[in-house]
Amino acid sequence: MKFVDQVLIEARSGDGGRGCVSFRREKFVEMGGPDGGDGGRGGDIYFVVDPSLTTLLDFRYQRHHRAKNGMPGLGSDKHGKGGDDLYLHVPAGTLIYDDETGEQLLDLTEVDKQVMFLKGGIGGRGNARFKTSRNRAPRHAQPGMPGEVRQLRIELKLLADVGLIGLPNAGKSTLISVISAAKPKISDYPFTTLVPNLGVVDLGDRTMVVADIPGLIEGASEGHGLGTRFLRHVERTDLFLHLIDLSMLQTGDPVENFALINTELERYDPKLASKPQLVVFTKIDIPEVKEQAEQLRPDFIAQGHEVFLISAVTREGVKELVQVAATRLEESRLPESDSAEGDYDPLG
Ligand SMILES: Nc1nc2c(ncn2[C@@H]2O[C@H](COP(=O)(O)OP(=O)(O)OP(=O)(O)O)[C@@H](O)[C@H]2O)c(=O)[nH]1
Ligand SMILES: [Mg+2]
Repeated sequence: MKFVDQVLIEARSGDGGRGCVSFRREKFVEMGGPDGGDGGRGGDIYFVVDPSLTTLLDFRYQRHHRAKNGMPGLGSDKHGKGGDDLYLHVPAGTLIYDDETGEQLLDLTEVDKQVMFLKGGIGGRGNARFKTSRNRAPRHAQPGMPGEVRQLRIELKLLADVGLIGLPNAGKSTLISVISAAKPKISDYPFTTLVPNLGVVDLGDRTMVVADIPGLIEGASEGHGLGTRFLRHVERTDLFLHLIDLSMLQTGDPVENFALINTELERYDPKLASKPQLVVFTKIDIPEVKEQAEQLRPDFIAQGHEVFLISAVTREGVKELVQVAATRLEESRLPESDSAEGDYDPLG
């Protein structure tokens, strides 16, 4: 599946139809009163958050989006038909920016939400409306009002609770495949994952959405590997699972690797580096890996981290990791630990 998370589009609401100039024609009456109807209203543009979408791909193929114009008014006091509204379907997590000013206009997170975005132009009034005692035969009508046009930048930042981060091959996609129904591509070469995958973890009484993103490497913030552009999809998570692979697939010192991933997060956005992380050593079904993980565990704990050892193959430690992640997530959302404490408005 193709994944597109940024597009430029033009949105235009419909123009109002023009009002009509017309006079009643009756037998034996040379000219009757004015009977020109009003023009119809132009169609509006709406954004709809569609739960079946996970990409902005459709917008790649069509950039101009226009609601229908209102029809002109007609004689015999017939009003023009209103133009059809246009509904633009977007995935949850879509942000709409004015491309000219950069201003954020909408943040669409709520599924099935429908937002009126551009109002269609109103229809012009027909000459029947201008009849007065002093002017019984008005010969003018109004044109319709034009619709609105906006150049927009549409960006998708996936909505997930937990983000999986780590070097390529750390086992991120394998983990999401065992804790959710997601079926991402898994392979023993780096950069198997090219686009983010979302998985919904069933916790019994609730669910937790996990995002698997492409692996990060040193210099990712300067564009190395797949770069850091996919980090936008974990910007809105409240917890990271930082996966560390100690098997033969991984090169370099694990402590340094851990630090370098965090440096890349910091370079992308300091807010990401300060998100809570759980340290997860993967692939402990391999005996040497488990041994090394147990040796390294105290160092990470000493640095204040919570450490987990898991195997996606045997599922050892996986359930416990999921449960603790769910608990930490809940704790991070308790009002006391609200990072915006200073902005708390008792009346708000
Ligand atoms: N033995 C063992 N191998 C594992 C485990 N988890 C993952 N692997 C293997 O490690 C390799 C990399 O796994 P992936 O899940 O694709 O790694 P990733 O972190 O998603 O990698 P990128 O998408 O490239 O960033 C694959 O060959 C997996 O089969 C595990 O628990 N035990
Ligand atoms: Mg992967």
